[in-house]
Amino acid sequence: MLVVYNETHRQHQGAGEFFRGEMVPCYENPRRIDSLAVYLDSQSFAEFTEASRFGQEPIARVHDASYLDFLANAYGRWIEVAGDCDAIPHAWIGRGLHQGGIPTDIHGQLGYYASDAGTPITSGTWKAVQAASDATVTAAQLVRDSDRSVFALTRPPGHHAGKDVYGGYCFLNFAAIGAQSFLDHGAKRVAILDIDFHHGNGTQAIFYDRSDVLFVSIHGDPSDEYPYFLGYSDEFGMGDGEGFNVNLPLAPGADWSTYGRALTQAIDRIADYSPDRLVVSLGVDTFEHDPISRFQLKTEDFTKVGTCLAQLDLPKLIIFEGGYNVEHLGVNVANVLRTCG
Ligand code: Q9C
Ligand code: ZN
Repeated sequence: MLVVYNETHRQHQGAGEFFRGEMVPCYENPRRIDSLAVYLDSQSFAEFTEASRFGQEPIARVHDASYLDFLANAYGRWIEVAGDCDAIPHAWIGRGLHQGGIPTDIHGQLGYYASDAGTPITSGTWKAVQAASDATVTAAQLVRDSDRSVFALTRPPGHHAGKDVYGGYCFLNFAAIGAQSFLDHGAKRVAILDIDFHHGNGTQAIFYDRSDVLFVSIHGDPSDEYPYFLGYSDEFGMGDGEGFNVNLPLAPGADWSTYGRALTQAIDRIADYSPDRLVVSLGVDTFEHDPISRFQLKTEDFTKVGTCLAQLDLPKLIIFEGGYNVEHLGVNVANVLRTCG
């Protein structure tokens, strides 16, 4: 399998995230990719290649121009008022307490565009997410040209980012950028299968009213898991998109017997849609020893995940999302990639 790697991920390196009442070291850090890249490099099935540059155009197909402008300048504006440290908001929009305007102050804008306090903007965040977008679009192009599956080995992750909102460690939605890039190059129907432990709220929201992208997600029940406010089983899509959004929330503690059934359901729905292209948001925070998640998949279960994915007989654009047990990331991801076709 081709693996698109970019070194620039390293420029996004947050000091800490706000969790349980205090700042803790960021779970989402460069060691994740370092560990994963070393492991994949040792596997003969993985063939590394570099990203090409595509610039802002494919990003702007998914995200609002004013949001991109904010992201590009946020850190520079933050350090003028806060000094040289990561930017984190301290105030948010309360329900019913907002008429739609965007404040001019950087603190107000952070609160306007952010959905949580766990996603610091650092000096290199904008560079890193642009490079991750380039890796994604390169991978999509390679899928088209080679008719083989390609893995975008990128961070930070993307599936919690909406068209004008960041959070959940995510700033740009790479699954959405990849899917839109397929559509812009002739695909009529794209399916996105999201198997990160957390619901892909950003991806769902971006495509919620569209029938040209089917979004299917298996995740921890949002009634007691991040992202809390989206990911319920009665979210079916709206307007033209009605029937093209499928959420399969599972209770904490789900192991392969439960998870495998949901995956079969997800794959049947995707096969039924008969997509031209398939994007996989691959998070391995479903692992039993993930530090922030509560499913119970074992390392050997990831081989079963890959084997199930192989039933969808299409080359896959696979995007790396979550997974925070740095030591076991490599083997878990490799077990999916080796078997998924
Ligand atoms: N600090 C992804 O897996 N915070 N995002 C949970 C632990 C948010 C996870 C609390 C977790 C977001 C892409
Ligand atoms: Zn996750």
